[in-house]
Amino acid sequence: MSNAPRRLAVVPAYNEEPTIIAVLEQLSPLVTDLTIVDDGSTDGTRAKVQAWLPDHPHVRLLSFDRNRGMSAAYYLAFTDIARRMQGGELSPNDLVFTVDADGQHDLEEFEALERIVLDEHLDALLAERDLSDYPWVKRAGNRVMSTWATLWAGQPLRDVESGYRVFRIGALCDALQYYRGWKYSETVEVAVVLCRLGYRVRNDVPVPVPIFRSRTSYFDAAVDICAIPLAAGRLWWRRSRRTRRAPASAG
Ligand SMILES: Nc1nc2c(ncn2[C@@H]2O[C@H](COP(=O)(O)OP(=O)(O)OP(=O)(O)O)[C@@H](O)[C@H]2O)c(=O)[nH]1
Ligand SMILES: [Mg+2]
Repeated sequence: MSNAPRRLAVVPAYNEEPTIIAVLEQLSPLVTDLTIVDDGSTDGTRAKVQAWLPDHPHVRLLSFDRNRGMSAAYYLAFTDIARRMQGGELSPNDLVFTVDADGQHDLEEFEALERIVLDEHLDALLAERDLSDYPWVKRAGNRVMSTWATLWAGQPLRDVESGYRVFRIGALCDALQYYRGWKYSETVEVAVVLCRLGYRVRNDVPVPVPIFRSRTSYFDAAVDICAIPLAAGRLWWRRSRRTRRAPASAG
């Protein structure tokens, strides 16, 4: 029997009717377990996925009736994965990929990303998107955010907002104790938390971005800027509280 880690994927989707099925068609043969989170879409996203599901038994659809933001969608899928790991169905060594539903993540890169994770025994690989076709404001914002995150993470992060990622399930579930995310902040929070927990993280593997589209706002960026030190502070606080309690309970 092979000891190769299983490949899971999570796809958050909000109003992605034009692209969702093409993404799922390409992604589903690459993984053994695929979770789509429909985040209260108001277009035909959910209906399209529901119509596509019957021929794909390894795919599940989770959904919110009202839009709750990308971080809530990830939190729902990741807590389900954590529950399955704790129940022994999944191994901490298994891999979970995150892929956007809008076609911005080039799935031709999928196996190369996995190879790097396995060869280098990484706990997380956050692909560095080639943003050269993006407007300069977006690129500059991404640079500022990544520099800010680097300061708090204690190691270089080059595209901390990237949603094209591979995690070891064990590391991801450990990090999940220290953040939850709001709006888009899940991506920046998990990156900083994993680095501060001492996991092996790379964020410098370049991937092309086949299409440009942007729905994030200045407000979303401001949320992420605040979320980074809050995540680092929360981690520090919880861990120091645990260390303070440990000698008392041991005695
Ligand atoms: N915009 C948006 N996307 C969501 C939401 N919930 C889930 N998503 C999904 O999260 C993924 C990332 O969202 P995008 O808006 O493409 O964000 P991004 O690619 O990180 O950032 P941009 O380059 O600014 O678009 C997509 O698959 C969305 O469908 C939500 O409330 N709003
Ligand atoms: Mg996108």
